[in-house]
Amino acid sequence: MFNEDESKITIEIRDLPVASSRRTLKSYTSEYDEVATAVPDTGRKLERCVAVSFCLLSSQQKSLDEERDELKRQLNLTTSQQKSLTEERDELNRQLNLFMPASQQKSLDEERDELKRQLNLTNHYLNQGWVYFGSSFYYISSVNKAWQDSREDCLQRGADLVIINSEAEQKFIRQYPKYIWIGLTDRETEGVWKWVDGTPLTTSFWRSGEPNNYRGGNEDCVELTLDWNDVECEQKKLWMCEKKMAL
Ligand SMILES: [Ca+2]
Ligand SMILES: [Ca+2]
Ligand SMILES: [Ca+2]
Repeated sequence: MFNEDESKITIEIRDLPVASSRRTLKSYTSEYDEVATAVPDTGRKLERCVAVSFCLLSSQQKSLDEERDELKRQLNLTTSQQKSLTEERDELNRQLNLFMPASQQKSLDEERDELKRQLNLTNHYLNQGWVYFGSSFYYISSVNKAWQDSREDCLQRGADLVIINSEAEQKFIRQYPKYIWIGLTDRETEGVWKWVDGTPLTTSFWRSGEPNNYRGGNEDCVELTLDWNDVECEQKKLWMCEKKMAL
C-alpha cells in the first residue's frame, strides 16, 4: 500500500508546445485514491495517475481552444460590424454631397467661422466699453491728451480717431461730453482739411465762423463741441475712436 506522502503526487509537464499549458499538477488526491483502489500495483497506479493528469491537461487545452475560437468569432463579428458602419458613413456622405455640393458646405463653414470671429470681436469691444452705432464701434477716452497722442491711442486699439460721414453720426457724437478730438486736420496743407484715413472733407458741421485759424493761424486740429472748431493740436482734450464694423 502507499503511505500518505505518496498519495500526493506532483507532476510538472515541461515539453508541451503551448507555454500556458506548462503547469504544475499536484494534489490530485481523489483521482489517485480511485486509481489506488482499482489497481494495486504501484507502477500501474502511477501510470494511471499520469494518464488522469494528461486527461485533465487535454481538457484544459480543449477549453482554451474553445475560448480562442469564441474570441476569434467575436473579433470577426466586430470587424464585420465596423465594415458595415464605414459603408453607412460613406453612403451618408454621398447623399449629403448630392444634397449639398462640397463647395456650398465650404462656403457655409466659412460663413459660420466669419460670424464666430465677428461675435468674438463684438464681445471684445463691448467688454472694453465701446458703443455700437450705425456700422461702427465708438470709444470715448476718460483722460485728456494732445491730438496726435489721442490718435496713437486709437491706433493701438485697432481703430482711429472718429471720422464723421453723416449728419446721423454727427448727432450721435454730439451726445457725448463737449470738446473731444475728431479725426480731421489740415496739418499737411493749411486750409485743406482731410480725415485721418486720407479722404477729403465733403460734409462738414463747422460752428459759425469756423475754421478761423485763430491768432496766428496754427489751428490745425478739430474739436467737436456741438459743432466743429479748429484749435491748436497741442491742446489736451478727450477724444473719440471709431472702428468700422458691419454686423
Ligand atoms: Ca464714421
Ligand atoms: Ca489750420
Ligand atoms: Ca478755431
